[in-house]
Amino acid sequence: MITSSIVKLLLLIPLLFSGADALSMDYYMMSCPFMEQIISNTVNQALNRNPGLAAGLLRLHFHDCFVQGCDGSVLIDSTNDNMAEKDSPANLSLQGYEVIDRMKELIEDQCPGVVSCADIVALAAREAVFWAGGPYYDIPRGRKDGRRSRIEDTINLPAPTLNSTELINMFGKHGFTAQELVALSGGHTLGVARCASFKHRLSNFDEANDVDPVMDSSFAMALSRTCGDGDDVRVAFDRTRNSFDTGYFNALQRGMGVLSSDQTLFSDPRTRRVVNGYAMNEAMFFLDFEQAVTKMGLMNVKEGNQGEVRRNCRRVN
Ligand code: HEM
Ligand SMILES: *[C@@H]1O[C@H](CO)[C@@H](O)[C@H](O)[C@H]1NC(C)=O
Ligand SMILES: CC(=O)N[C@H]1CO[C@H](CO)[C@@H](O)[C@@H]1O
Repeated sequence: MITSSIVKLLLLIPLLFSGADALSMDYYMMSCPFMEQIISNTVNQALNRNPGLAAGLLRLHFHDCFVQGCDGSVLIDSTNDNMAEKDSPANLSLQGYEVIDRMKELIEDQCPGVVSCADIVALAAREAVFWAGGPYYDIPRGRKDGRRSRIEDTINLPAPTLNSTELINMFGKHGFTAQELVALSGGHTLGVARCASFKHRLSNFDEANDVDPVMDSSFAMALSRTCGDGDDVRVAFDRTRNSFDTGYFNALQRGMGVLSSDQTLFSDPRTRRVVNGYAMNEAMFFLDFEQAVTKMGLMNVKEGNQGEVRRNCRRVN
């Protein structure tokens, strides 16, 4: 009798200690029931005014999760004695910070010190994808905010010059399959890239070629003309930059991928069949994206006292 109670008690201990802080769908149900409504209203308002911010909000989530885990570290401002992630060249052109600040303020008014910035970023990305016509998916909440944001950690972000092997390896180290790499890259169905990110494909490409031979030649000519105006000129990843659709995969099939890291997914037979599948079947892309982005949202999540709930997303408490 006694031993069996002790055994039961021992079995319960890990549950007791992890239970309270673990991520869950209804994490804020009692403590901040309107947070989800505030996030969806604020995102919708912001995107109705500026549709291009949908891309910004999704990219913020990606950059947050790939550096130090999904812990809001991408939001922290630099200080006199710390250069933060957002000041890395890899971060250039990140946008959507003001929308996050706005949601945080509204949520703090209702339930101070309860909802983490990391959860706001993850849920804002979810709303942005849906606003743009993509899938709606439910994600666990309860991420805590990190206290570290250092420029040197952005080395963990993939460069647009990586080839398929390098991308598969890098995403593989984070636990993603090649198929998930393609699904996540589908995030580039939204938004734009600056010429600085792909101009290396347009001149003196290698010893044998002036432009990247896998790029459609009239597309290459059009891009060269566009980029004549400078590194900061922006080019859409596909024909429908504000719609979450299969346009990105169709572009890859036509040799009209903008980044080298995009087009390489079509060049490599290991990922080409996935690209072709998604180009043909939107429902399949949506389903795989949902699963992959949910998984991304759980990367190195901090729970309990591994983190905090920042009062201002731009600085640690
Ligand atoms: C596979 C490796 C990836 C590489 C090499 C990469 C690289 C880039 C680069 C270079 C840009 C353009 C930045 C600029 O020139 O200003 C960009 C934009 C963007 N990326 Fe990625 N990215 C990758 C994966 C992802 C993932 C997984 C997501 C989200 C699921 C994502 C979402 C975005 C979005 C939405 C934009 C457009 C941002 C805007 O218009 O404001 N990317 N990415
Ligand atoms: C990708 O790059 C690596 C190292 O940078 C190189 O060794 C490899 O041959 C390249 N792979 C492909 C498929 O081009
Ligand atoms: C190097 C660099 O220009 N970094 C930028 C990163 O993003 C922030 C926020 O948009 C910019 O202020 C930085 O200048």
